[in-house]
Amino acid sequence: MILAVVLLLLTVGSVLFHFMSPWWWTPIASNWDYIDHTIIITFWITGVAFVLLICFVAYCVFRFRHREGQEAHYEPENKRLEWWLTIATSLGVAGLLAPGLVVWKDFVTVPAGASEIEVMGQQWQWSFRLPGKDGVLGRSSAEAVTAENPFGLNKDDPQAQDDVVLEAADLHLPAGKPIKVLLRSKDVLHNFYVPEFRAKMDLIPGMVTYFWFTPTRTAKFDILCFELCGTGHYTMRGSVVVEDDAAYQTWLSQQTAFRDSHQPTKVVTKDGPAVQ
Ligand SMILES: [Cu+2]
Repeated sequence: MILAVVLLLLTVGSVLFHFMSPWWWTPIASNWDYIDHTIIITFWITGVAFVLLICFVAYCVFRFRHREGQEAHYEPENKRLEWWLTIATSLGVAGLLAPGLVVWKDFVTVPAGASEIEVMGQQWQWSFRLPGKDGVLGRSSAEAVTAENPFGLNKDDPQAQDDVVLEAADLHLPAGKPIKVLLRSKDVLHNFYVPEFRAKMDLIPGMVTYFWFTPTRTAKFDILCFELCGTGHYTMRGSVVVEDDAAYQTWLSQQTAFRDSHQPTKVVTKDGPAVQ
């Protein structure tokens, strides 16, 4: 009897905690409200299943409690009940999975015209590459990565010359435009996550992963690493400033283009090293 009451109190407490707790998502700042809807559907389905199951257990604990002279029936088969449970469970699981399929399709379908930016993760900092005026990222390769050229940009590629490399500095993005984020890692698994954008993705050494989103709100947001990536994982923070297009263009024009950050090539002549 006491156990049944405890189970019911546990159910009521859990539901109240869910609706009354002050902890909830940060206000969204991207197009991905689909992701919020999917999580809310998941909460409803798992919440209803949780309440029904615990109430059922509490009922059984009370109804079939030990009483003198009462014997349990052995009933290994009950076709009607099995059908009923199979259909209800199938509907529940389908309800959990189906919205995710719809959202995932959108998540991996980058809209035409999305501008590309690149994010580089390393223990334990974030760096970024933005296309310059031409709007196109130049070619890069892992072999070309050096201390001066952290993204391994191809110095001969004309489209790389106006690229802007931000090493451990704030990322800026224009609001209202779709952005495809290309993700690279120099060392271990990381995960690029801005809670307000909802979307997140792993960075995997040796490959370029991506996701896309449209920032919808101008503000400064924290970037977190969401993959345990070593002892300094918790310090792997960054900032992204979402601003209107005019402010973004002004900021972009003040950044150093890749062509201006080249180290001069050292040429050795017979009179000693000369700078070309
Ligand atoms: Cu990390």
